[in-house]
Amino acid sequence: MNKASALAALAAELFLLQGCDRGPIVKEEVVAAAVAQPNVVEIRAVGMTFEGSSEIPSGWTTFRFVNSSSMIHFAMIDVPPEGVTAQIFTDTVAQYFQDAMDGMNAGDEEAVKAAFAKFPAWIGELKRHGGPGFLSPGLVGETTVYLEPGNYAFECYVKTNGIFHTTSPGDGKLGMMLEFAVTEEKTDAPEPTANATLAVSNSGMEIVNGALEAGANTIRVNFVEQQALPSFVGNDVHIMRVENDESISQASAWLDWRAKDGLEDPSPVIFLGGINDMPEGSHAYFTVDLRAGNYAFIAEVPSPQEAGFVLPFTVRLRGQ
Ligand SMILES: [Cu+2]
Repeated sequence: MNKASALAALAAELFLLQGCDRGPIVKEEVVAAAVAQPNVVEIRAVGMTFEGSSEIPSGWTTFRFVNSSSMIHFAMIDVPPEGVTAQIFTDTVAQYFQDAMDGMNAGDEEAVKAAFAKFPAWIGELKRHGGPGFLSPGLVGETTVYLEPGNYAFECYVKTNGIFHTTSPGDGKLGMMLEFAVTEEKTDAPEPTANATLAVSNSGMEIVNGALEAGANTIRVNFVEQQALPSFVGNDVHIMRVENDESISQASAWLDWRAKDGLEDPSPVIFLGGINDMPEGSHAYFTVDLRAGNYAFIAEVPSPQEAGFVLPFTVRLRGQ
């Protein structure tokens, strides 16, 4: 129920209560039940840009990621070091990733080394805090994370024609990045409840509680371990459709950004969202609607199958 309809229901209920003898105590109970709603914040992918709020309250936050574009995107949440703006990130990190990519595509090892050598010292302090995973065009994904006050930015580094979406389209312009501030004001949105829990460690992922079912699923992901791999990626979780015997190997190859066709739009399989890297010891949630069929959890790490980061599963209609 959204806020407006929750308030309408509350008003209707209070109106009815006036005629009964249970008095104001019940009113307070109704108010408490109506207030504890998720704080849903919409973020849209339009073409190769993000649209969304620049300021949101702290606490449990459900990002509803609407992919209105014709491309696959994701919305990783970066936590940059103090003073590092999206423009600084674009000019001193995204640009050098693009230079490195161009060097890899040209087979020019020296250019790749030179690009990586230009990264600023603060890159080691850059943290990630989840955000919606890979989401195919036209789909909607929801991810819920706990946010402390501070400065954050969404980024998407899918590629189009070999150009990362984070790469600036021109001097002083941002690519697919959106800064937002999380304020001291705190929502009282509750922590979600999950019907399945996935544990992620450096050796892979496993379902430790519950099961995936047909219809709406809320999946809790426990980041038992996190790692910084040499390719600048870490542990995350995405859901893909498994249409045939090739799907998993095609997706595994596509998920390596260093490959020429890696992360290049369009993706070879349908992705239904997930959750990007979170700090070790933390947890987050994502929701996904599943119909009967074959799927896999998969991570954006090099050779995910060999590394234990592919977990296929089948969803059956209830009662089957
Ligand atoms: Cu993108």
